[in-house]
This record gives sequence, C-alpha cells and structure tokens, in this order.
Amino acid sequence: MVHPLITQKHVDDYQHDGVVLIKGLFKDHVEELRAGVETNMADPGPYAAENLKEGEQGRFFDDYCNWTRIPEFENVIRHSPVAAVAADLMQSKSVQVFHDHVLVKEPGTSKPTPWHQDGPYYFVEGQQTVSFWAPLDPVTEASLRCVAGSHQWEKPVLPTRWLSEEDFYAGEDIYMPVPDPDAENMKVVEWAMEPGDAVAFNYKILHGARGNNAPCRRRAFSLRLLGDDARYVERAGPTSPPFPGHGMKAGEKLREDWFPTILNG
Ligand SMILES: O=C(O)CCC(=O)C(=O)O
Repeated sequence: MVHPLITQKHVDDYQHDGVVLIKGLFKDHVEELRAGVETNMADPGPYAAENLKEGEQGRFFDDYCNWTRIPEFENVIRHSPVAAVAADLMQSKSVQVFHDHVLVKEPGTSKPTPWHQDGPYYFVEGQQTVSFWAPLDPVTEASLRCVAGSHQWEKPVLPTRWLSEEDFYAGEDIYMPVPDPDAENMKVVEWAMEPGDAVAFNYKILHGARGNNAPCRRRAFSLRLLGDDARYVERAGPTSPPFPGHGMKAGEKLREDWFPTILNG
C-alpha cells in the first residue's frame, strides 16, 4: 500500500521517468511554508544569493540549508506526508533529510533557471534520492521543467555556476556538456501547479525553469531527501551545498546528527 496522496502509478512512473507530479503534497502547509520563506528572505543565511547580473530585470533570490533555524520548515519536514511519500517513490525503508532550498522569482524576472542536474553539485550518490519542488504561488510559465528519463543517462551533466556560468569543477572530463532539451527534442515534462503541489524528481534529473513574466511572485520551497542507498562521495572540489567541517569519508552514510532520519520503516 502506498500513501493515500499517491497511487502505484506514481511509484512506477517515478522509477521509470525519474519525475512525477504530486498534487496537494503540502496543501495543509502552504501558509506555514510562505511564513518560512518570508523569514528566510528577511534574515538570509550565509549561502543566500541574488542570481541576476547587472541590468537584468526583476529579482531571483535563493538560499539553502536553513531548515534547522526556521521552525516552519522543520515542522513541515517532520510532520507533513513528505517523508512517507518519499519512501514510497524511492522504494526505500528509510528517509534522511539532506537540505531545503528556497527559490523566489519576483514578477518580471525573465531570467531562466539554467538546465542542470542537482546530483553533480552534491557530495552524495545513490539511486534512492528525491527532491520535492513546491511552488507557494500558482504557477504556469515559471514551473519546473524536467527531462523525463534523464536520471538514467550514463554520464552526469557538467555542473556550472548559475551567475558566472563557469564550470563548477574546472578541468574534470567525466561530464557531458549541458544539453538544450528543447532544441534536441527531449521529453520535457512540466505542469501548471497550485500552491502545495510538488514535483518529485531524482537528483539525476535534468531540470530548469523559465523566467517569471507573470504578475505574481513565484516562491518555491524545495526539499531534498535521501533513501537507503545514499552514500557520501568525494568530488573534485567544494560541493554545493558545502557543509564545511562535515568530516565524512567516501562510502559512509551521511552523518545522522546533521542529516537526521525522519522515517525508518
Ligand atoms: O525554482 C527554480 O527555478 C529551480 C529549482 C531547482 O533547480 C531545484 O529545486 O532543484
């Protein structure tokens, strides 16, 4: 039996395509998440970034790894259906928190979010991973766009810096160049979404988003969770997020005191 918010088809599609829409995942927590985003923007953490170059219109704010200091985020992580749904989708007994990410595009921000896979920026690898991207405003144009099946690609996609567009791990040649899914006729999935809906996607899924030319804000809360087989890996340089001083070694499970298990069934 899967969680009542989803069906077996969600699980099968997640395994096959690496991405599914979950209607209403955070429907009872929208106001709480909005309050958390307001706190986050009023009091940004050390990793907060503004992602527009001089002269670009609008505002594209992002920040991550704040859930331990923003009670609304912690409450949603621990007390919404997200852990149970994550376990079903990943086919995992355990669910561990990796981190949260807030991404806000104010109205009139035409800058797209570049195509990227999250996995290559992270210091963790595994088949059982899931990221939930949840808009806190109705969204059509600036919804998340994902390339179905890209979690099965043989080579990871080269990670780049969003603002400067530099390579993240300069000189590494294990990566494939960033493709252009629209020009290359890839199967891009995207949905018009209501606040509280979530796109669930594997860390290896190639994804991006258009700019927000709509008259309302596009606030999004993203939550990254891990399953049974996730292990720490070394990268060729500092990762994003960096988690300085983590002290983990290749092949270890992520340390429980920083990345707690929120479900173990
Ligand atoms: O919100 C966006 O524009 C992009 C989100 C994203 O890349 C993510 O949640 O991993």
